[in-house]
Amino acid sequence: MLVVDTDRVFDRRSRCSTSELAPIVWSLIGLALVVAGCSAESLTTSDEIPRPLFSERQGGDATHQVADLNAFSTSAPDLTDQQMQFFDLGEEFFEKEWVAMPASTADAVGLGPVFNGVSCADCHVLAGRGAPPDPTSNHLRLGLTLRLSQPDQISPTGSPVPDPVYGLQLQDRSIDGVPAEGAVGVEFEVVNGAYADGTTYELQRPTYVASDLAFGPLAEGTVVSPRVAPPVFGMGLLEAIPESDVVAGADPDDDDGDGISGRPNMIVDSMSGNTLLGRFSWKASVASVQLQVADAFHTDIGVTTYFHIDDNCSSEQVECLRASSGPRPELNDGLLGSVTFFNRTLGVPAMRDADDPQVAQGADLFESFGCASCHTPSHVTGQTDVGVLTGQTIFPYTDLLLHDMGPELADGRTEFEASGSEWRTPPLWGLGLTGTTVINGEPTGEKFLLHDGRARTIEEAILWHGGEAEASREKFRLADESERELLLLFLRAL
Ligand code: HEC
Ligand code: HEC
Ligand SMILES: [Ca+2]
Ligand SMILES: [Ca+2]
Ligand SMILES: [Ca+2]
Ligand SMILES: [Ca+2]
Repeated sequence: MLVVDTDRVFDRRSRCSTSELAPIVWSLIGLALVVAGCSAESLTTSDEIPRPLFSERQGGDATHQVADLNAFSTSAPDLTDQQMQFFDLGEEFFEKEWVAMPASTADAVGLGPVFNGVSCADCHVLAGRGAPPDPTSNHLRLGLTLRLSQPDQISPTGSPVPDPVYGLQLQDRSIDGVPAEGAVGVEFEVVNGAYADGTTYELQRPTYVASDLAFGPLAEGTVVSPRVAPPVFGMGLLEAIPESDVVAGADPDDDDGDGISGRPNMIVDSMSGNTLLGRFSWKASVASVQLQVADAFHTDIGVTTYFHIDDNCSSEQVECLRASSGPRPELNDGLLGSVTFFNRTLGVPAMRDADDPQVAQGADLFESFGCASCHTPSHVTGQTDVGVLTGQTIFPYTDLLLHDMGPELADGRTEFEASGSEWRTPPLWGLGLTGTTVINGEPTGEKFLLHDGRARTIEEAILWHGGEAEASREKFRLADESERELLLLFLRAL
């Protein structure tokens, strides 16, 4: 195993500065430690050339041809040997199951005291999407967490204000001798609807609650926001879209009058105090892959890193605090860097059937129905430290902006500039391969789309669109079946 100790070479205060690093060390480990604040520099200046709506090579040079269960867990091609070694190390720690202290294992010790999963792969199975709980099945479904926050309150930096006892997330599991905080409860309600041609459909509207609470009820009015684990491939490409290009796509006051008013989630980085573009998570409240990974270790698994040096226990959680001892951080910077690198360099699956004329017709409908106004087909990535991520024309189908999606999808939780009804446009690349979701090692063929996994099919996901996307949804609902099918054909080919 490659053991990396970055403590001496990594200047934490100026996280963008690489000048003092010995080049050889930098080339080995530093490549994974490019963090928040190092916004990519634009390589292109011209937006004038009309861009195609799709490309077989959705991830540019980072596209691979794997379309089976490993569609989301395959590396970008053409990584150097050193990069591949670092990717493999990251993959090992993405999949590794953490254990509680004391343990004889040398690495991956420090699970909990409270947690939601024992590994990243617990929720992001094969780097894919997680599954929400299903009361009708005996599957152990992980992959959905409940975020908690105080209503109508915002910290000075704009981050959500935690429940005083349960914090910012309900951890439903714990190590021996420590109570789990509670459990995730869900009820579904059927919502009936019909297409303009008379075809009826049934949607399911979930209501999530925090149940079996170990320390009494949540604080008055605490907002509970369910979040399904999204797929984690292509992260390095999304990170490499120049911030200026994302901001240029914003139209907060809807000056062009098309009903769509996307805006960036500008967030204050708690480490540097800098204001950065949020790109990751359902509300785009995280600025870099590294911070997202560090947050996941801390919040989901209970593993401390440089970014979160104390375990996730509130002052009321006495057993949790008592059980939280041992060396800090539990995961060193080098290994954190490797998991970050793994997430950044997971490749993007190629489109299937890109030369089918019907797919092209579906793509045109994607544009004429207004989907492309938010799900921006392509971007060009800027400069990065990894060749296959740099200067790539990519097709993620996102503007990385926040949109008000209406009351049905609203969770009431504010995160930095995102309101209680705003969500980041999620990428749609790989959408057609989402049926490769795996639960307990079994492919389910099911899809769990939207932030709380409520949509069981692509159609359902579209039919839940409201707010700024209402006009677009209506174009889909009012279209005749043959047009709907063409649109879906295109989306399934992504
Ligand atoms: C308990 C389930 C769970 C575990 C375990 C988990 N995640 Fe996640 N992950 C989520 C959820 C839920 C989100 C969305 C969070 C949000 O919107 O607030 C997410 C989001 C992400 C994202 C952002 C994806 C995007 O498109 O913005 C990345 C990257 C990620 N996780 C990586 C990891 C890594 C690395 C680990 C292990 C250290 C991990 N996750 C462990 C549930 C989990
Ligand atoms: C106003 C911007 C906007 C428009 C227009 C729009 N979408 Fe979306 N789309 C979003 C947002 C934001 C979400 C996430 C909402 C949530 O999770 O609650 C989303 C989610 C989705 C999802 C689920 C993705 C996932 O990972 O779970 C699909 C599929 C989708 N949209 C397809 C479409 C199609 C097809 C159209 C055109 C008929 C369309 N969208 C129009 C913003 C938009
Ligand atoms: Ca711990
Ligand atoms: Ca908690
Ligand atoms: Ca507009
Ligand atoms: Ca808006």
